[in-house]
Amino acid sequence: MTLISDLRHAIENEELFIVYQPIVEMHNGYCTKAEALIRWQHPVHGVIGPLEFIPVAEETGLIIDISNWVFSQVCRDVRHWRKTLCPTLQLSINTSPIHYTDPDRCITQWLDTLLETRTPPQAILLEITENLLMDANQSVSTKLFQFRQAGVDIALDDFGTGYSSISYLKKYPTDILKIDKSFVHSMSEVSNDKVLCEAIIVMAKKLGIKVVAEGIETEEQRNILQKMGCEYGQGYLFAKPLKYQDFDALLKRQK
Ligand code: G
Ligand code: G
Ligand code: MN
Ligand code: NA
Repeated sequence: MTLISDLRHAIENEELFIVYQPIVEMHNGYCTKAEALIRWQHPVHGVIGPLEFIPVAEETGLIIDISNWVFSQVCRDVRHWRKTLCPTLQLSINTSPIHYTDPDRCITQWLDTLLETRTPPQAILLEITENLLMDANQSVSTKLFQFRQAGVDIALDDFGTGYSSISYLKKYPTDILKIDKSFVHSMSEVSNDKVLCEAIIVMAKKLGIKVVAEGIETEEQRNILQKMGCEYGQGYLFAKPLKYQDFDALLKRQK
C-alpha cells in the first residue's frame, strides 16, 4: 500500500506537524496546558488526520520513529513557550500501548531526551488510554511508575468510554483524568450521564486527581461542569487545535 511507503518518508520530508489544542482553567479561561495532536501534510492527499495513519504506523512499527519525533518537537516547543510566554505551560502527548509493552522502546529514550534537552519533566503530560491498562502487565506498570518518578505527569485519556475501571485509578499513577467528549456531549440529554459525570469528578477530587472535560462545545456544558467542580476544559468552545503560530499568538494575547 502506498500510504505505508509514503508514511516511511513523512518524517524526513518534514510532512508531519503538530497542532496544539488549548486546555483552559474553567474558572478564568486561562490556557496553561495544551494537547499535542499530530497531522500529516501529504503532498498529494492534503492534510491526513491521526485516525487514518496512526493505526498503520502502529502495525508497521513506524510509530516508534513518529512518536520519538513528536516527543522531541513537543519538548522543544514547551521549552520555548515556558521561557517566552507561559512559565507554567504543560503540553500533553498521546501515547500508544506499544511504547509501554515493548521493552526499552521509547520510554527510556524519552527520559534521556528530557535530560539532554533540559526539558523540565513537569512540562510534559503523557496521555494513556484505558485499553493500555486493561491488559497491562508488569512492564507497563513499571514504565508508568518510572515516568512518574522522573516527574512526568500521567493522564488517563477517554475516561468514560471503554471499561472505565475505577481500580485503575488506585493501581496506576494518575495525575489527571480526561472525561471523554462522548460523555460530555450526552450530559445535557441523558440525566444519568450527568450524575455519573459528577460522581467521577467528586471521586477524582478526593483522590487528588485533576479533571479535564474534553469536547466542551457549549456554554451550557461548561457551566454544568464548572459547577460540578471540574478544573479544566478542552473543546471547540475555547479553541480548536491550533497551528504553532496560532497557539503562539494565543499565549501572547493572554500574557
Ligand atoms: O486530533 P484528532 O481528533 O484527529 O485525533 C484523533 C486521535 O488521534 C485522538 O484520539 C488522539 O489520541 C490520536 N492522536 C493524535 N495525535 C497523536 C500522536 O501524536 N500519537 C498518538 N499515538 N496518537 C495521536
Ligand atoms: O482521543 P483524544 O481525546 O486524544 O482526541 C481528542 C480529539 O477530539 C482531537 O482529535 C480533537 O480534534 C477532537 N476534539 C477536540 N475538541 C473537540 C470538540 O469540542 N468537539 C469534538 N467533536 N471533537 C473535539
Ligand atoms: Mn488525548
Ligand atoms: Na479523549
